[in-house]
Amino acid sequence: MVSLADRAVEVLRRNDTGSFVKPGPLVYPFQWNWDSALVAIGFAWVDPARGRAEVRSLLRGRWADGMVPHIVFHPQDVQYSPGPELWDSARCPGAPALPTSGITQPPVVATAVRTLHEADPDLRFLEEIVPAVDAWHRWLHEERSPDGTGLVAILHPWESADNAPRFDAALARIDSGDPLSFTRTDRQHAEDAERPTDLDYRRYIAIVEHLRLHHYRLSSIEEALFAYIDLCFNAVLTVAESDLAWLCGEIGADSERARTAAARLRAALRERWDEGAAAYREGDVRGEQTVTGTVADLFPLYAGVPDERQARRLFEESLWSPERFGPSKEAPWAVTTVAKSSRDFDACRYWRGPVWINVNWFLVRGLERCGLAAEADGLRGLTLELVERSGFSEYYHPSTGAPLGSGDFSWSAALTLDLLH
Ligand code: 9WN
Repeated sequence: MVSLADRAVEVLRRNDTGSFVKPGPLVYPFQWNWDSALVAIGFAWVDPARGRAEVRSLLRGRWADGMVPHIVFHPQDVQYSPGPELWDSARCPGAPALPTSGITQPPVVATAVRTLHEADPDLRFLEEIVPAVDAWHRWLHEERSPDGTGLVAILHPWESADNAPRFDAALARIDSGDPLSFTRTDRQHAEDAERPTDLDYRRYIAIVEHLRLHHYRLSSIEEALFAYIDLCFNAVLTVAESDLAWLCGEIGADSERARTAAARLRAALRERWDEGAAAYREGDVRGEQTVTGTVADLFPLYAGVPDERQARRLFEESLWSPERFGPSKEAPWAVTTVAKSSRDFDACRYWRGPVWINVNWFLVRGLERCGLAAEADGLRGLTLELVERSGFSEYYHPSTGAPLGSGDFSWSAALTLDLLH
């Protein structure tokens, strides 16, 4: 019997193109940003040199102003739409030689580089990578800070958990434009009921087309069709700034900017606590802050934001509550990406209910950070049981544990290696 760890490594090897690891063999054939960082975290425990190569390969797509894009389209003969022609990055000042998208994704790279360095110290690698990561984080603060709190805005749902119902109201205000001018390749490899609708896609494309007119650099966030303070993105950035400060310390570089940014982000996230809901509030930059009923409400946990009392309440009343995100008799697989009590909960569709391995991994790290070690062990155990039973899928049905979306999904395999470690 091949061990779970060996099966996880096999998935990463199968998806490895030589220059980067595909997130999923058919649905996602190019290099995505946070996928690559999470893959590098898995490689830390089995092949750190390959993990370092993954980070280097992603950074080949960075723009002159520091942005690390959400997709890098390495030259390949594959079918994927919408592909590089939608983004047309070659026409934008400061774009790299490789075609890329013009937006970014949650910045996990600093955390991946720290994990790699802890597993297999390599100061030369840090000296090479730290300036690029620092430039990306600076870009986020300079380009995406709408309100002076230190929190940053995303300008497209593709910059986070794209199809999450928390974005529905902001998306509904956007003119859906013309019918799609391309055939969606995702639908050729995944069930319609598990993917975003065409109407969602039309709005995603409308936002890209608007951003493209401005070469993806707006003169102010006010101009954006979509601008949202996403707690998942901001919690990831908070941890990344702390990890970057740690990396700077390793190479004797100045860590002051990153440390200050992390402290500001933590303070701003702390303000978002909602005592009634035992969770955090977020929202459109122009709208109200609310508890959304999606798993983003829990993400400040990942950044160690809640105090002891809040962390316990968040765990008992939200994360592990059978009515909300936790295991129940009817749906024993947790954590759901939308609360079961929410009217938006959909057990099959993408970010609208199913269980994701990366979400569980972030929450395990958060529980550990907040001193809830036994609870972290419980969630780790349940997550490993799910992959043992259903394989390394993109997401899973919370009642049956059935695999959904792309099979052989790289970050599910990579994070299994980290959870096992
Ligand atoms: C669009 C690759 C990516 C993930 C995202 C996930 C999904 C793409 C899609 O797949 O997004 O960028 O086609 O829906 O939402 O988190 O990085 O795995």
